[in-house]
Amino acid sequence: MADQLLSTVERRETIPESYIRPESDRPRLAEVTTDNNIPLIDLASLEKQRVIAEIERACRTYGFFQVINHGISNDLLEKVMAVGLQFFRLPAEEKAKLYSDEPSKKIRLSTSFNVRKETVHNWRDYLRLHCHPLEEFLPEWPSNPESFKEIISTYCREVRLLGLRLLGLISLSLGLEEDYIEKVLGEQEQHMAVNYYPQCPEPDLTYGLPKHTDPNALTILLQDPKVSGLQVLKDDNHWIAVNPRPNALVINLGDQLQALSNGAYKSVWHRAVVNAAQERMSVASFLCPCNSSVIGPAQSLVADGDAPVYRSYTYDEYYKKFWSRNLDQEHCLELFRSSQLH
Ligand SMILES: O=C(O)CCC(=O)C(=O)O
Repeated sequence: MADQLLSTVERRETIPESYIRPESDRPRLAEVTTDNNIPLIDLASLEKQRVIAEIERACRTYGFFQVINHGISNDLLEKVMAVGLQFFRLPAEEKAKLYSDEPSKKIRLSTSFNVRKETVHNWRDYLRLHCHPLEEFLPEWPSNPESFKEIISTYCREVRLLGLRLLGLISLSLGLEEDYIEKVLGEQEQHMAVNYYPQCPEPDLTYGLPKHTDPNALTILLQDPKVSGLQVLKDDNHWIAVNPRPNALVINLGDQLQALSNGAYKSVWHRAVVNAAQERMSVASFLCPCNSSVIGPAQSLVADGDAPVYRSYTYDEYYKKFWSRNLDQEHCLELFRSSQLH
């Protein structure tokens, strides 16, 4: 029900019981550190080989990186953030028109993650939009604020081009043909989550989004330039904060690139935390394989005589499995290991 939206209620002094995580599953914010070595890749560099080498290192060690000079203007990034915020500030009656907690709905305003299934809620509202092909979905998108469709559709087009370019560079960084990944993924869908995390009176007790990996191929995240909240799990089981950098976009690999690279590249655990002082926004764009595409490790990345780490499957099969589970369960890809019985 739309009255569950956090963005429509008055500020509170405490969070409701249903948002409180058990003691063993809290963000422990004091233990989070900032890593100043998070890879920052300048896509305008004229040295393509260097960019590819930097992408390779980032994908192997971090599973994510930030890009600058990515071709999307700062002016557009600012407009996307501004119109997103205007949307969440619309009157409750206006937002109620778009509210749904049905995960399969292609255009919906919702809250938390999957309110029908989850036992503890997350301190987040989000607008979920399917974005490709644009002509098919645009008529259903919000027409209030008035400039929403124009700004967000321009951003979607540009982000898609960036995503496809990155997939080409990632292919090359794995020693594959530049169009290898794009060919495997087929006519990719594109989804967007405009995330709104209201100011939270007890940020130590809850999450904006709990730890998860992305089930898709590639995610491009536009972060609030002033408020941090994204955190990534490093190999040593330590959370690091990915603080926003002006005009940068965060790129993280989804489960499908981990599978395709035979486990060489990582789809990292990440989460969003909230804070007591300020609201925060982020806009995640997901490039998703076409449902019928068959995904599995690239032949040339499986050493002679070895079995591939993952079996082949269709994205449809993967996506259904992903949504049938809780967000922060074991890595969904573990269920697709070659050795797993199914
Ligand atoms: O808000 C963030 O920084 C992370 C968002 C995210 O992980 C998601 O939308 O899947």
